[in-house]
Amino acid sequence: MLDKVVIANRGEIALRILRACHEIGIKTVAVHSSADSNLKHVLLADESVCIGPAESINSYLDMPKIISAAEVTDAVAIHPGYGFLSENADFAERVESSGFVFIGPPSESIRLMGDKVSAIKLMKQAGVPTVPGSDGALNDDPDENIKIARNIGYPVIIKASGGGGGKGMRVVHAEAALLNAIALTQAESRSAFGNDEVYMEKFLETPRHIEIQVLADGQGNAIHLGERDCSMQRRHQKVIEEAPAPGITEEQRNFVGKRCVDACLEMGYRSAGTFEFLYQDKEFYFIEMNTRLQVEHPVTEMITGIDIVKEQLRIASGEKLKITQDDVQIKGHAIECRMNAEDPKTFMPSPGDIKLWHMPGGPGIRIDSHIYSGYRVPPYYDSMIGKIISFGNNRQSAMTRMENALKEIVVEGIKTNIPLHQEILQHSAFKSGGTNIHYLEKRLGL
Ligand code: MV4
Repeated sequence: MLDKVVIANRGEIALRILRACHEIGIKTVAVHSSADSNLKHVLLADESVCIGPAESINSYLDMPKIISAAEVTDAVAIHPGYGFLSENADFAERVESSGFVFIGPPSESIRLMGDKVSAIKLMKQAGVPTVPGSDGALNDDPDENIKIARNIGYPVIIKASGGGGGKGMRVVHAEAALLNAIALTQAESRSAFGNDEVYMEKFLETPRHIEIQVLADGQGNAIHLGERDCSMQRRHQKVIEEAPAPGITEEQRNFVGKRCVDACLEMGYRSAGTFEFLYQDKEFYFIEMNTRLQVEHPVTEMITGIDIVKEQLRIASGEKLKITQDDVQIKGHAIECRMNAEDPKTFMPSPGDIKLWHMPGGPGIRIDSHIYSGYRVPPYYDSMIGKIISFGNNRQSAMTRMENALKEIVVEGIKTNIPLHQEILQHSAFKSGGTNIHYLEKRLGL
């Protein structure tokens, strides 16, 4: 097993990784900015190293500083968490070439999946269903592009190959706007990602966002842990996630899950990963792959009983996956509400002193948060202050437990989005399940 791990992140996920390490006897090094000396995981880590000022660019995004911290503390591996450097192929490569284990996929997989055109190509080879679209990147032949769009049928969407997560996309509703949209997306893409490759897909108007969690050991073994529904979102920020996705049959799950496993084996994937799909009219369409641990991983942990972070650590230490696909049994239902330090109506960040922090508990309630009474939420980073995860034998039970848990919460000193969660949980459409990606923004009247 790994002896000592550098946790190259902050907040709740740094604490989550620390807990997994300590559970299996791995020593921890917290690397943090000067604004983060009082983070809970920094106080709990075996060692800590301040790697720079509050600004992420000179701390959490500074590769040499993180690798130096691993060197001076005699650590053997680096866990990047999510965000920051977690999907930076150059970082993964530099970690490995400096003699440390990157707790994540091979840099080649990060690079391959980071390029959406090559990701989709690999998915097609592995039999993963993709969105009807151009065969790879568009070239500069206007007549051909018009033909491709006619074949797909309007509306279409132009996406940057270097984009993802909602960056570098443009919907086209009619032929008159096509060539201009392609040129604009190419130009934006060139300046934002240094790569002007774009591709075209059928634009799906009312999809759900459903994703498949995988684990692979890079030694010929891969499994899927079923799906999560992440459709409740605003401006590409997920608000509530749940697993399993309402209305998905075991047959559909096994079918699409198996294809994701095949794709993992095809590319030699290692560690945890997520295949993102749009789901509409009972069909799955792959859009992109996330080559990192995700914020919403706990809902999958609750319904499978598998600790995804501990599995990442075991895989990184060179162990083979011990869990087989037959061992993965989905039981019950889990819902996650992301707690943000923000105004529940305007969504403006609300950092500051937390005067009182009281979290709910009881059967089927899990809190993943680094916050404590007296902690000051700094203004420099993401506003997420934790996650409340409810689990029950069925969706109704998970919803009831979440509603009751939300009522128990007391947070004083900052504004939070807890009232928004309470409101969403009362919506009849949420209660029925299966809302599409536009539901929340429409409901909020945007
Ligand atoms: C789409 C789409 C509809 N049709 N692709 C947005 C983020 C990026 N991951 C892909 N996205 C979308 N791609 C086709 N062909 C709609 C979206 C989309 C979306 C997807 C998932 C979650 C939230 C979203 C919000 C707006 C648009």
